Amino acid sequence: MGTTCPAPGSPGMSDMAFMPGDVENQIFTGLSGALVVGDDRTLLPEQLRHIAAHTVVLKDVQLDSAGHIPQNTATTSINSNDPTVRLVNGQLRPVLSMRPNETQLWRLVNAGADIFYQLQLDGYHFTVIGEDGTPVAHVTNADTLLLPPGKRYDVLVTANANPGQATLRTTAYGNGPQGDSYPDTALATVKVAGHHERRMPEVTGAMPTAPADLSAVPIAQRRTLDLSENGDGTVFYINGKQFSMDGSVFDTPAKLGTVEEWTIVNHSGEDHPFHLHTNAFQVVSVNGVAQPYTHRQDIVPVPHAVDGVPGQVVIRVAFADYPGKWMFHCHIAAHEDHGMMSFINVVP
Ligand SMILES: [Cu+2]
Repeated sequence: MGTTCPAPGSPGMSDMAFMPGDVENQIFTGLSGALVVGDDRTLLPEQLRHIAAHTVVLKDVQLDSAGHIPQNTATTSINSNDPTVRLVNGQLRPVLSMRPNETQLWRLVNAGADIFYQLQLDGYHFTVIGEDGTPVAHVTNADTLLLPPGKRYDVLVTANANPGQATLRTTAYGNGPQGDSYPDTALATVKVAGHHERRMPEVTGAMPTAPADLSAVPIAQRRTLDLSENGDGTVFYINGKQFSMDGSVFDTPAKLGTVEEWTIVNHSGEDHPFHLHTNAFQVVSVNGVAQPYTHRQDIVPVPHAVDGVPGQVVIRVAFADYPGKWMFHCHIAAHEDHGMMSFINVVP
């Protein structure tokens, strides 16, 4: 269902020597993309089950003066604030074709190592039917979509009735005073031409198979995760510890079949996109503001501290499926590589 991208810090890493810079370097030099699991068009109303679907992989590369991707080593790192080339499915500003009134499914994924996308299709909106590979409980329309590294959205896009073209862009965005800022950049051109299609009905409400609301369920355990980093942003911590496969930041395991509430606190001056493997979670509040239940997700940007007040996201996690070690980490690969990762031990 939906798209997934190879997630850094998989349990298999326990067999490997941990080398700072590994995952960022591997993604940056090519080792990331999209896997489409199942087909969420089967969940759409009858008339929309055969619409065109496109997987849209967003990824950036930095090039040296010879036009090559630099081969980084464990002792060097990408500067994610350096100018970068934004590609769509490996192409520079490609053309995406649609017919007037045509509705398409776009499976969006940010497969980049470190940088954010804030997507906008000028003059259009995105109809979100899936987030992070999970069908939504409430279909929403969005003018912009924020995609931190690793983020996936499944969206419907309906072309205007008249021929023309529109720019798919990432708008200017910064992820905090200690983080990076990115300029407005055109990514692709959507060209609307050809014979008119019959307009499809709007999709609203809950997608079939959307997970249940966790707002009112009993909470078996509450935990706090403190995200922090050193002043020059080279060492990263969860609960004051750098990643080690030898021990979780938590003393107690989670029990399969229970729901826990986690408060993720960001003490640093940049946003950290928190990612949990295995099951999607529900965001309950952001900076103290309650969030109505519309969907589950497995990546959420935790806002940076402002004037010494930490940012905070509260999530609820249902430990439904698999016992074992579930990894979690910041999805900015440079941060995860330098310590911002751990795991929860889930026991039967
Ligand atoms: Cu981070």
